[in-house]
Parts: sequence; structure tokens; C-alpha cells
Amino acid sequence: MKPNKINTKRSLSIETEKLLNKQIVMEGKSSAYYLSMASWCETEGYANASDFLYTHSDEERGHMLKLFRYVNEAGGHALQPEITNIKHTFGSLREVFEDVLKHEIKVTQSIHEIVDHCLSNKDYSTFGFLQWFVTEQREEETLARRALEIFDIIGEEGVGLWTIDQEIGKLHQNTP
Ligand code: OFO
Repeated sequence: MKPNKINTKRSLSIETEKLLNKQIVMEGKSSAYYLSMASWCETEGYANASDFLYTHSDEERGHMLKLFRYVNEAGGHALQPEITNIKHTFGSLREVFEDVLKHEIKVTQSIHEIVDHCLSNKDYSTFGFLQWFVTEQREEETLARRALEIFDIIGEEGVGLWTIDQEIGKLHQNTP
């Protein structure tokens, strides 16, 4: 039996590298998407929601860079993503947060698919690296659901929207 050839240049398989580069696109898109939402909120006078989303956009860029570093350190090549088709206007503040939740659910699914792939291909290193993202996604989905609950509890009539914006600001301050 021939011994398995050891690749001394890289620990990452080509397939896993491709999946991680796809995830880089997703994180870059998250960052661009939340920046666009932050800008719309700011123009509509939702100052706290806007701050929340500006910060969130920065965090998503941080996630993208975390993936860049990992891919390159593991011998792959992280690729700067092309970001297109960003939504710039929204029908309401609620729509913004509904979009955040839908987007985060898609990101979670994507992370879980890569985790599955790593486990079945015995890539325990990438599997371990991705656990941070698994936890992060659970926290982000919880936060987006909490934001939508605020709309339901307070109601959007009268000063409702102003109060919702204040509460979203507090949500943001209480995030670790
Ligand atoms: Fe990157 O954490 Fe959400 O998308």
C-alpha cells in the first residue's frame, strides 16, 4: 500500500477553501447589507437603530477578516468578494429587522453546512475554528428576534416607533 502523500504547503483541502471563500462572500455581504440599512435608518431619523446597524456592519467585516486570516494561515487563498445587489431602501423599520433575521438564518445555515462538511472530511482544525461562528450566529439570531419582539410589544402607532428606536438602542448597549 502506498503511503498517503503529505501536502506540506497546506492543511486546507481545495473544497473546504472554496466553502470558506463562499462564506467570506456572505460575511462581506452581511457587512454591506447592514451598512445600507444603517444609512437608510439614519436618513429616516432612527438614530439608535442606525447606530446598532453601523456597529453590526463593522462586526460583520471583522467576521470576514477572521475567515481571511484562517484561510491564508491554513495554506489557502482568501479572496476579496465582489458585493452586488444591495437593497438600499426599506418599507419600514420593521422590514429592516425582518430582513436582518432572515439574513442571519441563511448565514447560520451556511455555517452549519461547512461544519458538517468539515466533520465528514475529518478536518477537525476547521471544525474547531468554526465553533466561534456557530456561537456567534446563535447570539445574532437571538438579538434579531429580540428586536422584532420589541415591535410586537410596543406597537408602531403614535410614539411607538420612537420608543422602539430607543429600545433597539438599549439592546445594542446590552450586547456583550
Ligand atoms: Fe457574521 O455574523 Fe451574522 O452574519
